[in-house]
Amino acid sequence: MKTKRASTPPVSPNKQRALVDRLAQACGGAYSPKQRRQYFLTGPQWAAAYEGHALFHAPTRRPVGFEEVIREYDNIGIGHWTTHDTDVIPTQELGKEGQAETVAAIKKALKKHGLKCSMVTTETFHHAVFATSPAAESPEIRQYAKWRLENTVAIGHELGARYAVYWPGSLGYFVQGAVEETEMLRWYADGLNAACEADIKLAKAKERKPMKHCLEAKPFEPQGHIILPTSDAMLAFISSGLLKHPDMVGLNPEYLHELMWGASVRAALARALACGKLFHFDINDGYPLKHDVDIAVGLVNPLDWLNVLVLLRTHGYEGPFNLDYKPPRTTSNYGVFSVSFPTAVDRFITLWEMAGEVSTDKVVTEASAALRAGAGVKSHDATELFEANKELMTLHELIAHRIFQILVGQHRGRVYSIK
Ligand code: GLT
Ligand code: MN
Ligand code: MN
Repeated sequence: MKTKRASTPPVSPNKQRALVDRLAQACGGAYSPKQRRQYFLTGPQWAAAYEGHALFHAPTRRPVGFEEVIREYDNIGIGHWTTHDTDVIPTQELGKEGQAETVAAIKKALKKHGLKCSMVTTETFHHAVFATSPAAESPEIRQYAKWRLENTVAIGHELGARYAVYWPGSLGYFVQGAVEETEMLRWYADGLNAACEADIKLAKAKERKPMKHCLEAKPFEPQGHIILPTSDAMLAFISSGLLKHPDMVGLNPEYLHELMWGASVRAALARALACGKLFHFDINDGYPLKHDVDIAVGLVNPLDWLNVLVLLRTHGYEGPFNLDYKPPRTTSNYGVFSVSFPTAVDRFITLWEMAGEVSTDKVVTEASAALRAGAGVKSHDATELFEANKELMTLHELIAHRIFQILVGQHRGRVYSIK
């Protein structure tokens, strides 16, 4: 049977914002800006300023500067701001007077709105100079890349940032032959070593703590092959002996970047935790074995996200949750701050709070404890051991069901189809 939809009259342009606001309001369940500020949520300049462009996409939004982003983050209740050097300073102005002026203006805006700059990162992937990566064969390009990293560290200290992130971008190749991988890795390490040394010096001079330097992997883009494609590859790189200060260097895994290669994101994070290297976390969503779609957190894999947050809560992760996603190009400039960011933040908080519920849930805790207690049978007979634990192991599935129930707010006795 076809259901008839009431026909809606056209919504004239001057009525559209009010409609979006009313429907957003009707969703209910929004947290207040004050509540949102209690979480270590960080908002990237580049996420809010993303204009909706891509290889096949013309921009759909106007450019947005840091003053506007910081002001809007304040209104929403996002207490921290993150940036690339060139998100706010044109490449040609780096290290010059323009940089000092911009940094001063950023400081002012942050102060005015009670935000903190938590992280800085260097754009070593977009400009043509990095066509052969920041660890290029050409020594002068590597020298320039080092200087860019050191300069970002200096900006970070100026703005009070505690973290520096490194996404190596074009560290890789489309065709084999010219690039010698071990050399490229060494050269890449040289850049990070320079950044750590600059950090140590500046921290001493400014009587601040050195920053946490966080490597971010992405498996497929923007090269045909990436030299450090996963967080695990980066863990190996950190302990390879190539870094002078491996203790200062850890990871900034991104949820989607691990999912992209087909990983269990939770297991990838667990490996980072086991190494004491989970410093920073980029939060978003998307699909396995696809490109970097950077969808907002929880819109694709809420159950997986809930499980990820259970792990992080259980391990007392206290680092930042960086909202590294791209508001879709169907969302307007107005929608970015009235819908996209607030709803992303609220889904995260809801999932984080649910993760707390999971860890204290009676069914989950009793079932987990029972699994760990075993059957109490001492034997070296495999069949006997299996038989003794057989019924207990059913709890694996029951725990998964219980977590689903928590996610959807139990079934609440729903009977939609069968009356
Ligand atoms: C780029 C990348 C992101 C990284 C940013 C940090 S740059 O947008 O796709 O995942 O976190 O450099
Ligand atoms: Mn990222
Ligand atoms: Mn991404």
